[in-house]
Amino acid sequence: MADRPASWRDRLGGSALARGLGGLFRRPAPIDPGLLDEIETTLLTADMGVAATELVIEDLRMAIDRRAVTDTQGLLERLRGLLVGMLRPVAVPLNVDAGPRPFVILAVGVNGVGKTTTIGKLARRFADERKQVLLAAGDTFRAAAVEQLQQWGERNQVPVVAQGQGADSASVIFSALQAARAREHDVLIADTAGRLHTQGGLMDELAKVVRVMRKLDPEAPHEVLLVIDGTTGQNAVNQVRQFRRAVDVSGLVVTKLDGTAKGGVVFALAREFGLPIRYVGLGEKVHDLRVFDPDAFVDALLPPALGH
Ligand SMILES: Nc1nc2c(ncn2[C@@H]2O[C@H](COP(=O)(O)OP(=O)(O)O)[C@@H](O)[C@H]2O)c(=O)[nH]1
Ligand SMILES: [Mg+2]
Repeated sequence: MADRPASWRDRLGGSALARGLGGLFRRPAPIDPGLLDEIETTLLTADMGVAATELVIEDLRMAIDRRAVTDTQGLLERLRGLLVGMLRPVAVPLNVDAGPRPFVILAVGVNGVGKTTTIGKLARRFADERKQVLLAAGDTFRAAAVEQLQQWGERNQVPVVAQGQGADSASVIFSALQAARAREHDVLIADTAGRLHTQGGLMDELAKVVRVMRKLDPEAPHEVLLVIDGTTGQNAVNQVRQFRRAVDVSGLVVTKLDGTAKGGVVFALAREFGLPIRYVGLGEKVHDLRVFDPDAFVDALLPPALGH
């Protein structure tokens, strides 16, 4: 059996946000006039973005002015409520059981963000739920990408449809969808390339993948998962904008939140787009993809209740 999965705090405790906030809230104390500025700097440094940060700081400032909050313990509780409140609306899990069969998931995102890894982890998750899963090696741009997906498939006994490097991505995914329908699979997850010669080329290819799929199933894909690297910073917001121009992004996965990720990008994305955050990646291993849980996430970023 695999080791017990690490806790959210084990994985997120090293993030810039957790370390920054941990340093500011050490003990119960009256609120120092400089504390709000320091919180603001911490949130901005952790890539929360100006809009989301202002929302938080303004609320805290008002609470202090009204004397609704008078000490660091109260401020920490209020901060927790604000942060969870920003994330709750986007914590909408992906429910493939509610959709048609095969439920088609198209994974998109720029190179290196963790698409193939996320697909591998998802395949395992669905297989553990006794679903019949098929993977499509639609990143035909690099031979290594096909092999990487095949390895995930082998390790988890999930079949993979692949053609050679340089094959047409849309045609690989089309064949996979045909196979998934014929064999009555529950879920098809298609990988895609993240880098072509030009950004326009990438977006045209994704639009073509969707067009071709719809010849078989006019409703497909049933989920377009955009994978975002949690260490990307504010550029994550640009990536979402760009991909939304080409495909109908219906959910996000934010990866690499373990280690030194800044973490704040999750709030920036929630505030900017309101798109569901389906999963987060807390490490490279198979069980490190977690259904996004705002309470667990925020609790892992904030110091535990201050002792008296
Ligand atoms: N630490 C960490 N690494 C991750 C996570 N997800 C993916 N990776 C790593 O990121 C690298 C790129 O992943 P890959 O799936 O190949 O990205 P792709 O190019 O988008 O398909 C690999 O080394 C993965 O192991 C995560 O949640 N945490
Ligand atoms: Mg890949």
